[in-house]
Amino acid sequence: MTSVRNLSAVTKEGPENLAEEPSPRHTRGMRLRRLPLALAAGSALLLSACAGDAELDTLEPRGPEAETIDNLIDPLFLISFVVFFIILGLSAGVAIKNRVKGEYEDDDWPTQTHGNAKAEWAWTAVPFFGMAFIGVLTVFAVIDLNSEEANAYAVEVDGETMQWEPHVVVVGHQWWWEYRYYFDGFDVDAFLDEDHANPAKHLPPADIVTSGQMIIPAGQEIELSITSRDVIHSHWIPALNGKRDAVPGRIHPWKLEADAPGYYFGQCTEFCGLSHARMRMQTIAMNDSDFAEWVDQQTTPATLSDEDAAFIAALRAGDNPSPANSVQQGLVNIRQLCSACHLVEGVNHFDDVPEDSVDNIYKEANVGVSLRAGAAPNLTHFASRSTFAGGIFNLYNEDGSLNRNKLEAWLRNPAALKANDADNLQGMPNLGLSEDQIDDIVAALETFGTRPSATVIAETFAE
Ligand code: HEC
Ligand SMILES: [Cu+2]
Repeated sequence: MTSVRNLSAVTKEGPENLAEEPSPRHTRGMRLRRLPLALAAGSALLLSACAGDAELDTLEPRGPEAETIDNLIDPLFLISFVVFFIILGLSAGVAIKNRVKGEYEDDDWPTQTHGNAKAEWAWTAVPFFGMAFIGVLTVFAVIDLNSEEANAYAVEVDGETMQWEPHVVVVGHQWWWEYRYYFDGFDVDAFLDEDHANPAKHLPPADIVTSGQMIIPAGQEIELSITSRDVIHSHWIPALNGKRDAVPGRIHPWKLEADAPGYYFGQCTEFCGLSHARMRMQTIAMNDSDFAEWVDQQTTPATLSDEDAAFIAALRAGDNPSPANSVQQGLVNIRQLCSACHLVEGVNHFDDVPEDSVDNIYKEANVGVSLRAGAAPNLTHFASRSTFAGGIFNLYNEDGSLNRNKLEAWLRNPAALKANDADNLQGMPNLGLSEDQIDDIVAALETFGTRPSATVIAETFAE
């Protein structure tokens, strides 16, 4: 109020004064006239952030859970817009109607409506019912999102058919996502009852372990058990469902389902340190036969030629065979240099090395000790993924050939491609590999798993 009175005081001063410097009211009028322009510029700036085919579009649901959220958001936005424009309209209307033209007189006050019971009831009741309506819709949506549907799905593992209740354990790490599949079920409650300071570090061996890419059968509700091995992350595939936090020491239930085969991008959405923005993931929904084929490939240990397989068998038996080719030299390098963090089933898996073996880098207790999370991506089927290092680099070029440059650069110095703090156990360290070592390691990595299809490579292209 004081400002209004001051304003009148100013305008009541002589005209010569007005001529010298513009009165506050004059400035105000100018500002008002510029308002539409400012609004237009502001909206243009905001809207320029919208893309027609944005990967992380929250308003393009592609599955029932995302649909549930969309069905909540739409009426909510509608109500908010209506309220917004009613308030904006009323405020503008009142301002314009009560505008004082010319000189301000003391009795220029608009009619006061204080004590109008009808009006006060109305502006209490309308928001109350509006909020109640939104509240009810929200409660139903939350109940819907947290209910689980029992859906047995047949998968074949080693020639044996198993009834899988589609479920994936999701583990956040600095800065990548791990997906673990247990086809004979994973009893979360029983697991949590066991006394583990950080349960995620004691997850039982899984049938399939992937990183960066979660493969699911389309049209099936997939239950997720989300946890973290280091700090808090948050898992989010916008087209399939909302966010759910990944908290160390806890296992949060969540679910998602894709209506149709497709590629759905996601991003860690809880700030988790240096490379948080480069902690991405993709969900690939496949039709039943593609999914069955994928399961078959992933449950078969790394595919090596007969000679290379014989060579690795000799290595694991403790013999000291001399490498006959680049792949074999690469296998030796990987066993020696990477086993402290990465597991490669059939190549360095600790199961086949006695605990008291001098070969102690393969001991379970020693894997990942130089990492805060205690684990790095499982490389057994590395070549079957189309992206690496938190879903940010393409493992294959658009023509389907290996993205050798990127992979070599990664091995040469990971931190140069993706910021990390390896000195503090976060991220992959620079191992000071020679170019020869890198060549051999890449030759071996290339044999780890079946290449993804050209479509997968094209659709998940990350850069
Ligand atoms: C001290 C632990 C450590 C060692 C030793 C290590 N790595 Fe890593 N590696 C990591 C971590 C952690 C990541 C995940 C980094 C990220 O995504 O930011 C990683 C990621 C990778 C990836 C990408 C995998 C994916 O699916 O995203 C490859 C490939 C890889 N490492 C290869 C190697 C090779 C080959 C060696 C041995 C020469 C090696 N690493 C040694 C910790 C290690
Ligand atoms: Cu994260």
